[in-house]
Amino acid sequence: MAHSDIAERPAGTAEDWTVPQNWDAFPAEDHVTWDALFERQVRLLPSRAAPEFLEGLDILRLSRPGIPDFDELSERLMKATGWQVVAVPGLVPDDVFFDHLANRRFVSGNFIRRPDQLDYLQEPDVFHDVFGHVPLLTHPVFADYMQAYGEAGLRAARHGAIENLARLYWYTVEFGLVRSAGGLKIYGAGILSSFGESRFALDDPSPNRIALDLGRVMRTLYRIDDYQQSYFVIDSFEDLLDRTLNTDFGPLYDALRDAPAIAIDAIVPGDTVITRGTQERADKS
Ligand code: HBI
Ligand code: FE
Repeated sequence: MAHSDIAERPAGTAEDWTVPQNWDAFPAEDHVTWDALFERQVRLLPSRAAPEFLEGLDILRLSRPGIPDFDELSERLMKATGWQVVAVPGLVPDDVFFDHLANRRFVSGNFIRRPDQLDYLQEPDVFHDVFGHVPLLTHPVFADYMQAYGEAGLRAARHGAIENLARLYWYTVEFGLVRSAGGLKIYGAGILSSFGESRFALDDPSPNRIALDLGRVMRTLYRIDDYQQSYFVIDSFEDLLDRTLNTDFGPLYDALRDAPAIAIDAIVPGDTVITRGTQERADKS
């Protein structure tokens, strides 16, 4: 999720930072937490999530309720698009994260939030990682985008441009919106796994909603501690993948090096504004 500077590999992790999921070790309360979060989102999202996400959701309805068994999940995902889900203790270093994605392995935190954290937590837990990210990995075009992102990450590291690429991930994979016949829909995992932001991102008058431009987004700051103040909108997953594959990121990073960062709430010349936010939050007094 967030840009990470973790250096030490914890004891008990493999060289690629994975751990056995050890499904049987989750206490019953953890499965109850999953079920509560799952039901709440499944009720909220049919009118809000991208149809490709809703189609992928069924892959999470496994043979047992509660936190999905990653072997069973990976078997289904493998059949759909060749992806797997592997467990990690928490955030992993950027190069490790990119290497997993480039090899079509999605890493998931092997823990779930406490019952008093249902609405908010900063580190990615299994609910965010699996409910938020995995359904779209069943979509062949999105699955390819995620792999391309991992490959781009390994190259960005050599250009000293991980921060630029991390912003692209943030405003697409984590907080992206997509245009559809029925209006804007959510595809970003950070929104889809959040009860509050699933409503805020589409309904609230305060954030900007701006058509995605790769270079623009790569200059845009982001916040990890609150709802976003700008969301970026794609026309389709095909368009996102095409633009990513057809952009030569090396020269783009070179050009961005001297460009100032853009504030999280700013609208800048060249933006295609879909809704201009008031930047006044209804839930803040
Ligand atoms: N580690 N477990 C985990 N999950 C992430 O989403 C993640 C990570 N490490 C790095 C990272 N994300 C991001 O900083 C990259 O997109 C740059
Ligand atoms: Fe995430």
